[in-house]
Amino acid sequence: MRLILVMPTGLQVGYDAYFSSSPLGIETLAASVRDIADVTLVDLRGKGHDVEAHAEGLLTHKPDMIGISMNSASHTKYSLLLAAAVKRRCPDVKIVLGGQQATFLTQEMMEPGHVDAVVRGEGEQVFREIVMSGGFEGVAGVSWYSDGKIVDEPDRALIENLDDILPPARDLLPNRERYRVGKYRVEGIETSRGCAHHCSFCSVRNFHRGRWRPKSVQRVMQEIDELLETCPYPKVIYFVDDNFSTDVRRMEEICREIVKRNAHDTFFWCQARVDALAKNPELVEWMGKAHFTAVLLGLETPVARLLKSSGKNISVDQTMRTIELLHANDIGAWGTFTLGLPGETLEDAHATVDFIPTTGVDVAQITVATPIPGSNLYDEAKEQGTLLVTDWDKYDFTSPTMKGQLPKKKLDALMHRAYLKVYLSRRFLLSMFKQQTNLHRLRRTMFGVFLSWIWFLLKNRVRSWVGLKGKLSNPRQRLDT
Ligand code: B12
Ligand code: SF4
Repeated sequence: MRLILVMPTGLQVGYDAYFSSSPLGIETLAASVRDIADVTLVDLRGKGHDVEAHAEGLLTHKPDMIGISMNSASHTKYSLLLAAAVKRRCPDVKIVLGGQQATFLTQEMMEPGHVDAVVRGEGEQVFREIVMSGGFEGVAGVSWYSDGKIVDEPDRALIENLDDILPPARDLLPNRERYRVGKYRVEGIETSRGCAHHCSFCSVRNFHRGRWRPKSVQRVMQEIDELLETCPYPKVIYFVDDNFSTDVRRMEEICREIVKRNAHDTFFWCQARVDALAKNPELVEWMGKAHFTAVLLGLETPVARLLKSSGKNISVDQTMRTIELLHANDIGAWGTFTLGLPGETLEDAHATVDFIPTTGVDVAQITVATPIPGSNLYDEAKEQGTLLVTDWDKYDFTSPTMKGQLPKKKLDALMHRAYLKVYLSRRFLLSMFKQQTNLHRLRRTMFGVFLSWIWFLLKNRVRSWVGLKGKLSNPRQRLDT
């Protein structure tokens, strides 16, 4: 079977504007079927939005099946258009969707009739069965069309031992120059799946059915060693796990193993919770020794009422303590903050914006609470009739999508104020001239991103003054080139 796995494009939002990381989902799927199929990987991010040309391009490979990874709301519309463009040209090519967004919106994705099947949940075993049998009937975890009707096969059990998953087939996507932040190459590694917490705005818990499953430390190190060998460039290895700090002992073991490798020019990023790090200073010390340079922390808001009602359940003390620990170990704090949580008042929104520069974060990312499918926020908004927006191309994570959220103009003004305060602070400006510590390097890189963002806003403003229609492309395109 000739198979193409596609990482689609769409709206470029959020982190997408800061760095481009390899499409681990399709690389991992490819590994699970490459022995039984002729697999091609295509990453369309940053390659424009001409679906017709993209469909033509895919069809030159003469595929029997095309799998599209639909993990994100902002990739939804483009992916469906791509499926339709392929089907118009070649109705016999089977189109399969997978990923978070496809899993939680199976019906909606299939109804237009351009998609033959959706794989719900993690894909390795399900997809292998599909490729082996060449069809969908009886394959647990699939929804598919049979005689014009959608059939939902039963759910597939979760993979018990994640060490059974083969390492991602990175070699099938050889041109990796584009996966970078500043001068560093970025490679993702998944060391665990799921999260046991219950944040209302997150879909990860439901996707992995409330469970957290780790790979063994040996297995994680095998993937790291492979990258150290095959990628001789200055690089960032990004642990994509939603909550890398779920098992702090395991995390420390991984750090100790990394230290033994003595890998110069390799830096690590991960996503962790402040409640875990604040309690474990010795772990943060090991992270520093292992060259962790940025930790993504969901800090959301200082308003205790909202931290509780959103299920985040962290405290401002934990936030401040964690950032202090990270800095003491030359590790940057990448804080993500949320405006527009249900129940937020204007006063709360101001409190969040005023809080951001006081935390000392080295990267600030502010998003507007967005009801992504699979999250409790989405279910509640639908139930209570507060969902305002159903056009997935409007899910840019900086716009209001639910009743009760501030208008876009006000939200933008609040976000811009916070960004200016963080990136024009004395601390940031001094970092331009200071010595080469990891923190200063990270701040300099982020200052560069900040400048390209300002440039982007200015150009847009000038274009609208002179009456030019249409928005300019996102700064990400500039960073890529
Ligand atoms: C790494 C990551 C990123 C990276 C890179 C993403 C990338 N290269 O794919 C970066 C940092 C750039 C990023 C950015 C953002 N992300 Co992100 N990201 C993730 C994260 C943590 C891990 C993805 C990953 O690599 N997993 C490991 C691989 C192996 O798993 P996978 O991709 O899920 O693939 C498996 C299955 O989904 C399935 N599958 C996937 N595709 C396909 C296709 C087929 C054909 C089949 C059969 C199966 C299948 O099988 C695979 C193997 O089991 C996920 C959360 C998560 N746990 O998935 C969020 C997640 C995808 N991101 C999310 C969000 C919101 C964002 C941002 C908007 C954040 C922000 N505010 O800035 C931006 C914008 C992204 C955009 N434009 O799409 C949401 C999306 C929710 C939604 N429905 O929209 C998620 C689900 C997290 C969450 N719940 O909040 N992200
Ligand atoms: S936001 Fe983070 S801590 Fe909360 S449920 Fe999602 S992955 Fe877990």
